[in-house]
Amino acid sequence: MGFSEKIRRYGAYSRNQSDSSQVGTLPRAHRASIQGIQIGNWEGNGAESYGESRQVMKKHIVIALAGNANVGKSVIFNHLTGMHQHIGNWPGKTVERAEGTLHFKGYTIDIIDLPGIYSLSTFSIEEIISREYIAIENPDLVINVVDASVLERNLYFTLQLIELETPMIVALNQMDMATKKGIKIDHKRLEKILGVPTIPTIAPSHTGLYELLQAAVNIIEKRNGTPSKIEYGKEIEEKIQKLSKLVERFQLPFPARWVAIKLLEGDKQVEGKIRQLDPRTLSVVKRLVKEIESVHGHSCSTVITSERYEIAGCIAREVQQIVPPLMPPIRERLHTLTTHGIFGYPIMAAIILSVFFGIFSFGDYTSGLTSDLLYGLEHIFQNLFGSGIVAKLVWGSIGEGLISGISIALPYLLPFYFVLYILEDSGYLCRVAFLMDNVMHKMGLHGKAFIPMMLGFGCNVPACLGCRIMETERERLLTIFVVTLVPCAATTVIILGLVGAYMGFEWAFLLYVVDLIIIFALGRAAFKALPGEPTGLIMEMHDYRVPHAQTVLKQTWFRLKEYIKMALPLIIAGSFVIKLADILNLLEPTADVLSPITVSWLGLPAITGIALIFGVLRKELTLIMLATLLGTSNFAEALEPVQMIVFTLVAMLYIPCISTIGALVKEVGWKKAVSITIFEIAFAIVVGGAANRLLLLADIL
Ligand SMILES: Nc1nc2c(ncn2[C@@H]2O[C@H](COP(=O)(O)OP(=O)(O)OP(=O)(O)O)[C@@H](O)[C@H]2O)c(=O)[nH]1
Ligand SMILES: [Mg+2]
Repeated sequence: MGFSEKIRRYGAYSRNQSDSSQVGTLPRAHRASIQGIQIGNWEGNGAESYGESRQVMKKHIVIALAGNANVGKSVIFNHLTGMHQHIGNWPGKTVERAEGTLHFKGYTIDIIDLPGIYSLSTFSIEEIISREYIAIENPDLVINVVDASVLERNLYFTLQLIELETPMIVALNQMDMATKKGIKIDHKRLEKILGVPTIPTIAPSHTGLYELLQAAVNIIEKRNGTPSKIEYGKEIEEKIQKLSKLVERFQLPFPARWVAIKLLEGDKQVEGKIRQLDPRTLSVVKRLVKEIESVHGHSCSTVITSERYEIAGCIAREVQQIVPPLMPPIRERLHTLTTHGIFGYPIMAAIILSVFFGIFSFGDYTSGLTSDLLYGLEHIFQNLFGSGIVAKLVWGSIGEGLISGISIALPYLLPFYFVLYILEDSGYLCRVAFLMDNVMHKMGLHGKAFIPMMLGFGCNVPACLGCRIMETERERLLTIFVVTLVPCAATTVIILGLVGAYMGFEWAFLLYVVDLIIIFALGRAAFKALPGEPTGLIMEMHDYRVPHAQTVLKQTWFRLKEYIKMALPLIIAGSFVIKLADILNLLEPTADVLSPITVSWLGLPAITGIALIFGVLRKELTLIMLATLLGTSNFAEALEPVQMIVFTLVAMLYIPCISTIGALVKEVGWKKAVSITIFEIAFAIVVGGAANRLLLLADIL
């Protein structure tokens, strides 16, 4: 939805309406989402009488939680709204939108957990979403969650919210962390300076959350939530005021002062809006910007940013008192060690390897166990339904589809997500991103992209979903593309089970190296093909901490649920098609159709074509089916060494498996998913054919 459309659509919903008629004037998007949600109950400690709450029961408030990443918004959100939130996507975006509802003191309060951001510019999708939500959809109130242990950096964002003149409250969260660091904050003083109610909180222990809701209700009832005006230095302030007067007449849905500041900062979206209304204003802006730049010798947006930081610093210095602990805390020493230019890398390698080893061993063991257990049911199924065509089809699609789905999901994904979120919540993952930043920049990405790539070694599905952490659409697409080429655990089964077992570990290792080179080369080529610059690594590196069990378990469950909802139906549908083809005896003719590629170009036996088709379901099925089709699990009897290498190379690169395709569709849409898939098939065939000829020519095997 475009900028102006949104204004028109939501324009009728004005701020500070809290009477009972408001439910009717909620934007449609809100009403629809509220209906489907289970409602948490937070009636306080029963301070109000039943009659009182009934009288005001219809009142409806919309509150947005906004703030930097990792400050505790979701912990607050989860606690307030319970486990029954509604998690969807922002319209047209791959950023999660979490909403929930609670009752408090007779109010129905709808809470939106906005994505973590550092400014209200338009550099990332998250920023655009949050800014449009706050400025255009006008929640009744914004709760700005602030990390009290890094107050200055967080206040930079608070100042921008204040500029938007949104009714707001500051939740001064992580007070326990601040105290541990020896930081004392005078929150009353902060409240006075900002002109905004400021409530100290410790989200995991629910401290201060009741007071937070009480303050929200107070604001709505007294409508006293308008923050102080934060003034810039004289030079800038004069220009802001001049411009504010000029833009006042346009009756924009934003405060004139905010529009003036954004114009001076060179905000493209606001500029576009003003250009439509009166292009002459922009020439005034240009002149004022030039004046500022000639005085300061820096770009106007840099000058405004640094003034804002200066103000944030002044406020922080005024309200906080620092009593440094005598010994640097253990987490600081851990931070220094794990981000060290030399020691950081072996530590990272050791951690990643042990994580992989742990997950792989666990997955391997439990995958075998679950699939043995579930395949045991086939016997019972046959006894009940016989082995006619329909029964075969039902078992082959639903039964086997479910079995392969479950024996991937539970053994690999579950520990994967669990460990991932432990690493993330403890703070280690962002340190890995920091260490890998240089390498990733060569592919036009930054260090964060390494995180989904790492996941890709286990399973490409969570890796694709993990690409959501990238800031821009372009980076998401690039990372997703690279991630689908990473050899997953199932590909590892082929590499080790065929090349490793029959030709030696060194050949298997070589294939890995070749794959990494290919990933790097294709990543770079895609980077060149997709216009745009990589964004810098702007990432919060919060302090190390003991992971919060509830957060980790909840996130693991949400991701797992997503996989079950998305991938299982696809796996079942895919199994159905292949089983049907098998029953209708279409597999062999298909192998014949494929033989110009498999036999003539790749130099493989024709039967491998069928095995490769099965690999679309799960990559290791390629090997399993090959054994079935060849009638032996001694591959040396049927394949030459060159054929083993070519077959494995093709299986590694040829297509993302069906679950990954499902994840791709979900993340980048049908068109791009199909393009990536077709490209990878073609690429694998080219590489496989070339490898066949080269290896035969070199005659080393
Ligand atoms: N010690 C302490 N930890 C906290 C507090 N609030 C949140 N945390 C921890 O901070 C981490 C991040 O919390 P989240 O609620 O996920 O942060 P968020 O603001 O939603 O982060 P994004 O979704 O990335 O924007 C979790 O491990 C929480 O357990 C607090 O008051 N004290
Ligand atoms: Mg969150």
